[in-house]
Amino acid sequence: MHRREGPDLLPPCHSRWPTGRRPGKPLNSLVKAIIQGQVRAVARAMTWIENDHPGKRELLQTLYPFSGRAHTVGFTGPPGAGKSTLVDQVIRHLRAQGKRVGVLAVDPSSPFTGGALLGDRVRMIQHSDDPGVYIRSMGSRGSLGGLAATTHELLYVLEASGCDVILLETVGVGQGEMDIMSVADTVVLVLTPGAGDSVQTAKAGIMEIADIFVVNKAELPGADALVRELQRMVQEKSSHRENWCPLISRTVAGRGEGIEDLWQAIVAHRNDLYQTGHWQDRRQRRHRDQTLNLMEAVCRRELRRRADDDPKWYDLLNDRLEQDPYTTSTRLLADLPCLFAGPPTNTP
Ligand SMILES: Nc1nc2c(ncn2[C@@H]2O[C@H](COP(=O)(O)OP(=O)(O)O)[C@@H](O)[C@H]2O)c(=O)[nH]1
Ligand SMILES: [Mg+2]
Repeated sequence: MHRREGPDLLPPCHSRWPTGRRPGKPLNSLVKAIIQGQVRAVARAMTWIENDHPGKRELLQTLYPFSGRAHTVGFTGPPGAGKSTLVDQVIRHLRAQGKRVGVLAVDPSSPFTGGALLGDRVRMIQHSDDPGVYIRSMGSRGSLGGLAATTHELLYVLEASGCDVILLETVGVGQGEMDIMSVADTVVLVLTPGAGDSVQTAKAGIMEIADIFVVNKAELPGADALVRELQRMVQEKSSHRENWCPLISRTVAGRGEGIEDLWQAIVAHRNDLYQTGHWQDRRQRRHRDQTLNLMEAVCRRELRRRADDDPKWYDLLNDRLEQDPYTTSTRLLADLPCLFAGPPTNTP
C-alpha cells in the first residue's frame, strides 16, 4: 500500500514519486517534442507503442515522470448508445474551457491498420485541426502485452503531452475492454431508452464499475422510466464501490443537451476521488497492474522461446502425447528457478 503524502492528495505528476528517474536525464528530441505537446511527436510515439518499436521501452521510462496527472474518463455501453456523439460533445465542452483533451477509442471491429468506424471518423474529424485535441483509435487486440497494457502506454504519452482530460471509448464487450475501464478514473456507462431492457441486458460487470450512468437519447419515450429504474437500482444497493453513490445524468447528445450537467457529475466524481484518496489508490492499482502485465509478457515470451529452443522442453512438449499436460507442465515448471537467472532477452 502506498503512503499518502500530506494534505495534498493529488500529485502534479509522477515526478514526486520515488521512481529513481528524474527529468534530469537528457531527453531526446522526441520526448521533448511530446512534452511540448507537438501532435506529430505524440502520433509517432503512439505508433512506436503499437508496433513494439525497439525504442519504446526507453521512451516510456523517460515519459513516466511526466505522467499521472490527467483525469481519465471511460465511456462504455452498447453499440449505438451514442458514446462517440457524447465524447464529441464533451470534447467541445472541454475545448471551450481551454482544456487539452486526448481521446482513445477502442474499435473491436477493426485491427490497428483499419482505424475507426467511419461514423466516428467523420464526427471526430471536426476536431482534427485543433492542436488541443489528440484522437487515436486502436484495435481491440492491442500489442504484445494485450489491450489494457497498450492503453496504459498510450495514456503515458497523452499525459506527458499535457492532456488535462483523456476520454476512452469502448463498446464494453469482453474482458479486455473491462480491463480498460479499470484504467479509467471515472467510468461512464451510456444507456438508451427503448433498447430492450437496457439495464438487464447491460453486462453485469459493467453495471458494477459504473461511476456515472447516462441516459442518452433522453428525448425518446421511455427515458423517464429508465432513469427511475437506475435510481431504484442505485438506492437499493447497500454498498457502493469506494463509497461513491453513482450519479445519473440525462443527455441528448445528438443535440448537445445535458453535456454541462454530465460534465459536472464527472467533476464531482473526480473531486470525490481526490478528497477520499481513491485517486491515488486507483493510480497505485494501475501501476501494479501494469507492472504485472509487463512481467507476464516477459514470462510468456520466455516460455515460448524455451519451448522452441530448449531441446528438453521441445521433446517434452512435442513428443509426449501419452503424458498428460498437467504432469508435463509440472516437470517443466521445475526448470523455472533458473529461467530468469540472466537478463531476459528482448524485454518489452
Ligand atoms: N435520437 C437520438 N439519437 C442520437 C443521440 N445521440 C446519438 N444519436 C445517434 O445514435 C447513433 C449512434 O451514435 P454513436 O455516437 O455512433 O454511438 P456509439 O456506437 O455508442 O458510439 C447515431 O446515429 C447518432 O446520431 C440522441 O441524443 N438522440
Ligand atoms: Mg462509437
